[in-house]
Amino acid sequence: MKKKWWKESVVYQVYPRSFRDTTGNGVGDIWGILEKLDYIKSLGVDVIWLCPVYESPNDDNGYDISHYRKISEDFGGQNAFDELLEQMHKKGLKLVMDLVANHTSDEHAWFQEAKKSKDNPFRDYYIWKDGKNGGPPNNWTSFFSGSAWEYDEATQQYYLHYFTKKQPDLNWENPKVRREIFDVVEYWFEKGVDGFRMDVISLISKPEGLPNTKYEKFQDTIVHDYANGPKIHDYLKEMNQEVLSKYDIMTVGEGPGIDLKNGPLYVGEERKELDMVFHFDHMFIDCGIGGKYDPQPFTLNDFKQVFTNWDDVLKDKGWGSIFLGNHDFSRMVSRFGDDGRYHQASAKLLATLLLTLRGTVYVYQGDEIGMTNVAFDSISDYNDVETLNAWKEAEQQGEDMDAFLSIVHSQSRDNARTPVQWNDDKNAGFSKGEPWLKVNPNYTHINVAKQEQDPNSILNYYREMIAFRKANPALVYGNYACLDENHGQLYVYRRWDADGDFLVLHNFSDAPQTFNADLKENNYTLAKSNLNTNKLNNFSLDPWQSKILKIV
Ligand code: TEU
Repeated sequence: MKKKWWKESVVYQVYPRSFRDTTGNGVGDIWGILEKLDYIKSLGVDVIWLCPVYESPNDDNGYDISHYRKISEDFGGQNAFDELLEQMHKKGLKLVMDLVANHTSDEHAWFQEAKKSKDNPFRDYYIWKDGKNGGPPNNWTSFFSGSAWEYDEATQQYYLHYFTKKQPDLNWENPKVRREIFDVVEYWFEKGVDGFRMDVISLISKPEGLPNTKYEKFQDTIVHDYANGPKIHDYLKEMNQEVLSKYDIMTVGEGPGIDLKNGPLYVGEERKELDMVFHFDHMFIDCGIGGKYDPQPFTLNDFKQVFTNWDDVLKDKGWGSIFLGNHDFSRMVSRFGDDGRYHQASAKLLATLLLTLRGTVYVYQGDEIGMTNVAFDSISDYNDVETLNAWKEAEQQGEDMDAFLSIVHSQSRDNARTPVQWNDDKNAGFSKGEPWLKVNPNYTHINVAKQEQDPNSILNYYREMIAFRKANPALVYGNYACLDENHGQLYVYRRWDADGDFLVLHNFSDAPQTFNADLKENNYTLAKSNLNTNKLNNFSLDPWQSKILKIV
């Protein structure tokens, strides 16, 4: 496996709107990131992935870009950005930006032109079709509920939008569109940014003829109809040749619909497309027929299988990315851990898991202090367009809205978007004004300031685990083998290469567990655990305990 800086990096994801507001307008800003740069650096991370900070009407919080080369004034504008990049580089941190190129905002100049007339030179930048039988061109639905088509009265055609109607999809078939995007990428590389996370890059090539989908489950429609279109790899190769290959940068493609079969095609090292992808096999693990808002139970074995399968398909071929949460899903400790009695232990267990798997590790802001889901009493406290659209749809369908509110509590993207809890001052020290989204009331006991004082905090455990991974390259590059595929409570695996040999054990349950292994116990020493332990048997674990055993 070739060594690369980005394989060894730990990436910290910043959702700027919720990170730190220095102006008092209730919205986080780049000056706030600058203020907290030493904090981020103190975690031991190498890279910041910054969610979109470009000019945007914010129908989808910046994922609807109206100007690819302008930094939004809400976030501090170009000056703040230049200062951020400079300070980060001085401190030895790299900056990865978000490239949202499947769609633009409808307020982008290209779309403003495109909708003027059918023969406008920009018309073909987007995907326009005539209606069928008085309705939209096909039966596709948007990721955010309702039809994926919007009718334009003036020109009497529909345009495609996989996300909100204010996010029209770009037409990548048009070479001019590709050139525009490659130029944008080059523009930011010339400014010195160190890479891109590419939003829904798996969706840019649309299927031939845009046929109706025959799938009932939305996640199936994504894999078979929306993602991995016929030209996806041509486009990525072209982008690689035209721009990516000319810089020492990293790329991570975000990919709903990327699965075990097609994943290696995106990241195969010989193929020269992307460095890594985010697949969603574990993030969509609870999606039922109705998708994210139809959550279904899943088992630990299902969860383990995802990591094992992905390691298997990528080994010797390409590189993976390891993450358990981001700004689109509920908080990882609430979802995969226990945000009640075992909050601290389970948050640390998940940190141990993240930092001992093979792949580049991504930590989402706030997870390093174990921030949890929130449960607002009223839908009016929610902001996320996906949540609000799902709510409207459920109302129209006559669902029991009290029951639906509890689904919102567990599934809403706003769980991950409540402001970062810095201290126990008003608004958790996030803002002196009214935050754009309410803070989670548990900030009085879950906050950075408190955890800084406590050597046993989740925060300090993240620092230790990041340092531990860096000191042990076998945890980055080493082989992986799952040792207990069928154990319902334990996840145990071995990571090894010439640099070291580790056995990593996690107890995902409220009861003590013992791993029955045919391995000579006295070969191991306990190198790390998330809990103080005085058990003599290395293979016994307390509830939500993780242990890293080193073979000596
Ligand atoms: O997300 C793409 C994506 O797959 C999500 O829509 C995901 O399916 C959903 O949020 C799960 O509930 C990216 C961005 O990360 C997201 O914030 C944007 O809203 C979306 O693209 C559109 O740009």
